[in-house]
Amino acid sequence: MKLRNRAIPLVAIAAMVASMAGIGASASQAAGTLKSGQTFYLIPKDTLNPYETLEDGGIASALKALGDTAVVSSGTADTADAQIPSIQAAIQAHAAGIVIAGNDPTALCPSLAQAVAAGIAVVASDSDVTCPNHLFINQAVTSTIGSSEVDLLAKEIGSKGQIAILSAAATATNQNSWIVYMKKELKKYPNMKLVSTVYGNDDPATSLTVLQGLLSAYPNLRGIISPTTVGISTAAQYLDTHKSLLKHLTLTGLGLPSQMKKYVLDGTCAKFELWNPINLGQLAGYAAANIASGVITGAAGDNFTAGSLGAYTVLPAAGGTGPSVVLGPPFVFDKTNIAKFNF
Ligand code: RAM
Repeated sequence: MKLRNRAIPLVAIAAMVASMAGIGASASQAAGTLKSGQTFYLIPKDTLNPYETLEDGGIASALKALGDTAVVSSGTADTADAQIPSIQAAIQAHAAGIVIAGNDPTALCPSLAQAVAAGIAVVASDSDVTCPNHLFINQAVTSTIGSSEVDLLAKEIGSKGQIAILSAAATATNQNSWIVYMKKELKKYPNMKLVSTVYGNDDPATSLTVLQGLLSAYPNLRGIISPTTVGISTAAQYLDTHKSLLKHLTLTGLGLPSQMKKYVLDGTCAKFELWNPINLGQLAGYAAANIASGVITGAAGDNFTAGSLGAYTVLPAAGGTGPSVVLGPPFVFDKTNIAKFNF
């Protein structure tokens, strides 16, 4: 499944469910072109977030299939400062590549520039950085992620009322770029008013605190979009035990089906979106291996094969994002399909 910035045809959904549910990386990558025995540092937003762990598992499975080694290294808080020691560790270890989910668009650039100068291939995945000399592996088209979450909520609340965003870290590149497109899409719904955006830092305790603050500041809130698996699962857990709120409040956003299944089946959250984070990791792993092996440079138009995911082409820089590769469209989970997913 390659870049598709359009609605998913119904006939494709069954096949997509099957392919999204799959995990294993294929070892069928053209041998001889890619080096093996290389070491890659995987630097997630933090080491505690289950989503990041799934993505790192995907990266590691791809690298392992190629005979490479993956080292996961990051902090426990979603800050650039917590990630910089891991970039330094990769440089010290003479790693072949770094795959990083940026906690900040710019603050990591001096360290990443040192890594590039040391000959390390830099790939950002999940959350981009604005530094030059890297390839971004995007989970889906950025504008689609933002606009589709607003459209989902609009349908559920009759395009009317106060809404809020429960986001991740205030510096997170991915959430902030999705929010830009949420705001653009909201212009189509003049009776839906975004009253607040709060930041839970992808920490369940902080997410709960800011959610409670939001609910007491806006008692008439009709909808919450949480574009983070940590935020939406925290909110779902809270609403599940405060069911009277559901009389007027609708929750949607980006979630892991494994964490959200209970809440979808019991009616706390009807619909939310995501992609397969394991596949995203595999794609990032193959991209990093191809660049570190000198097979591609990561420039627009480069083609590579990501194991069983198939062939991908690097897209040209656009809208402030450098060269990127897109995994595929986001998928909407609801009670009809949620039981089929294992991530
Ligand atoms: C959280 C993280 C991650 C994001 C997902 C949807 O786990 O913020 O970066 O992609 O949610």
